[in-house]
Amino acid sequence: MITLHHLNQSRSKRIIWMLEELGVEYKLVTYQRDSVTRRAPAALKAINPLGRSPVIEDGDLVICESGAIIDYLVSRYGAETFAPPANTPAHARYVQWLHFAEGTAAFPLIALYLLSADDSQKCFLGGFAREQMSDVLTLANNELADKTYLMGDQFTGADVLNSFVFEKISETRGLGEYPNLEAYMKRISERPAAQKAETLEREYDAEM
Ligand SMILES: N[C@@H](CCC(=O)N[C@@H](CS)C(=O)NCC(=O)O)C(=O)O
Repeated sequence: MITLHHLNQSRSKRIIWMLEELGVEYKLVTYQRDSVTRRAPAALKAINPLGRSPVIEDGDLVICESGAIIDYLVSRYGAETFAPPANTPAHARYVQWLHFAEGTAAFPLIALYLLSADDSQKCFLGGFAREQMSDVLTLANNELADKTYLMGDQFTGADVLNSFVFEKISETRGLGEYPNLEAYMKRISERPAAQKAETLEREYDAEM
């Protein structure tokens, strides 16, 4: 059985979502952020030396990094359903979206979050991060102008992985400027597996 080491209010909710989409058996080991430092408890270091979530165990295999986890889960348990066929141009585009989530989209989000925690919006990094965030959202919004999902008609692991950044922006300032993205987020968050992930996230979040 797969074990997911889940930290409240983190990237890990997407992994619950993916596991639910795949219909595989899993169990959660849950952790709570420190309410002041927002850091994960030291106990997470037993499974990931960096002390970060998400982490999965599948038998003897331990995998960190949400992109690698989604890639692994889809390849191992749902490649026909949640990814385009291997060795096709569509698959290459799918991999591009997988990397986009953490490689490009997450950086400005995290920078803006840290700046807001520091109360220091007026600085070079603030302007830089806001511009990059806007580029990311515009790109996704344009991409979704004539598509149901990032890969077209097929819902894939890339939709689950990219939801983290879009969801956080939706929660903090809304996606009204990006109507295609807003409609897309509504569409994918209504999926039963997404709803289940939301329910479990709340259930295991002591701050809720
Ligand atoms: N690139 C990693 C980032 C992992 C990460 O930074 N996770 C955060 C939660 S979103 C965390 O565990 N933070 C706790 C800490 O740093 O103490 C991934 O995609 O999994």
